[in-house]
Amino acid sequence: MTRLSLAGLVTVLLAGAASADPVLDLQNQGRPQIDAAIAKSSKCTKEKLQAYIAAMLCIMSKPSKLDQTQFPGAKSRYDDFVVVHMNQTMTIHGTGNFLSWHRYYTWAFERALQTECGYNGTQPYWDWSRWYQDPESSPIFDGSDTSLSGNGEYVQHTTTGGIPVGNGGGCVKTGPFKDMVIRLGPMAPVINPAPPRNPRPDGYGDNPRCLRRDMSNKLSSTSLRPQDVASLITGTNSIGAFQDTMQAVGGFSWGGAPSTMGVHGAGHFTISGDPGGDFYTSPNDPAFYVHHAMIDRVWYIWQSLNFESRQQVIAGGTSMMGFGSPLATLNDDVHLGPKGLMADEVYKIRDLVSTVDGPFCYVYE
Ligand SMILES: *[C@@H]1O[C@H](CO)[C@@H](O)[C@H](O)[C@H]1NC(C)=O
Ligand SMILES: *[C@@H]1O[C@H](CO)[C@@H](O)[C@H](O)[C@H]1NC(C)=O
Ligand SMILES: [Cu+2]
Repeated sequence: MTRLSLAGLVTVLLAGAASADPVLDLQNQGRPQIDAAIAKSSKCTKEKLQAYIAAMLCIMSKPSKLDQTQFPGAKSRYDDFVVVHMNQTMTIHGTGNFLSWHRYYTWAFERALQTECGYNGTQPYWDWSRWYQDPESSPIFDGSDTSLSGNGEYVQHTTTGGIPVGNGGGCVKTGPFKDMVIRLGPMAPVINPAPPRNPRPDGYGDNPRCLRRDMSNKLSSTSLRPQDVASLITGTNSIGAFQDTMQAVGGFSWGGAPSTMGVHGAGHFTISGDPGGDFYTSPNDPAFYVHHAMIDRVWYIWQSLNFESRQQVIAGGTSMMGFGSPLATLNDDVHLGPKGLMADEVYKIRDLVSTVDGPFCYVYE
């Protein structure tokens, strides 16, 4: 299985690999012409995104499998995933399992689209650097029916924590997710006027409101340029340096220079708003999964450049930012909530570090 670029590229396994296969060589030889034709037409991109969007809307229409007394704000299967992320927020960010947990989670979501909604495609990724100058005009966020909806309406607003003030701040009124109802959280909102408080302190109460975004190029133009992504991949040699640079662990400062935020935060806060800017509930914005697929792709590329030594390696702690927490190990369990909810097993981190081993079998194109 391959994962799709949002340029809508066709499937070519291991294109460009040195091979003793003359047919594959010929296929690769013709590939640039195919790519050029795709670049001129949005047909492939639109068709593939349409199927993905339909599957997202489908999973948002399926009833939750969670206990409604404990999680009354979880009304749909889509919400179930948000709950799983909220529940583990403090132990999956800035930690040794950050990359593997989010790989497993994004994969489980892709599987749910396939098994519960008949989706035949794969999880697309948002190639940040392709539209770093103006993400709002990218085909993914331009507000058309074949996008993941656009920016929120402009309303006068402020932000907290030094997150840049973007061009929106209000409800999203365009594209497929304009009528989406957000119910869980907020837990850590970054926008004022703030979303209404959740009726429960754990954020699992039902708190219906619109999807708000506050997009701009303020972070993407300084932190998601091609050279930023490339230097993350080529400039870090250990898994610790790679994951910390990506998340700006240690260097992260709320209110610090945008360039110190790392690609993970820069992608999230390029969307921002509510729930996109709330790091407990961010999966409630449909942009979450294309962002995290790109995070996963960057890790995959980094791993593939030194395949043997970059698979079974780990660094970091077991609790948020790692301060004083026990170190993570490859034998640590990784789970996605109660057994059966996501039809999942409990894996060890060591089972989840390769995209072509353990439960996974996918490559990026
Ligand atoms: C996570 O969910 C479990 C039930 O599955 C619950 O007991 C626990 O309190 C939740 N923790 C948080 C931080 O939400
Ligand atoms: C998936 O593919 C099958 C067989 O080609 C087709 O019948 C079905 O409609 C497709 N499902 C979706 C959601 O596109
Ligand atoms: Cu996360």
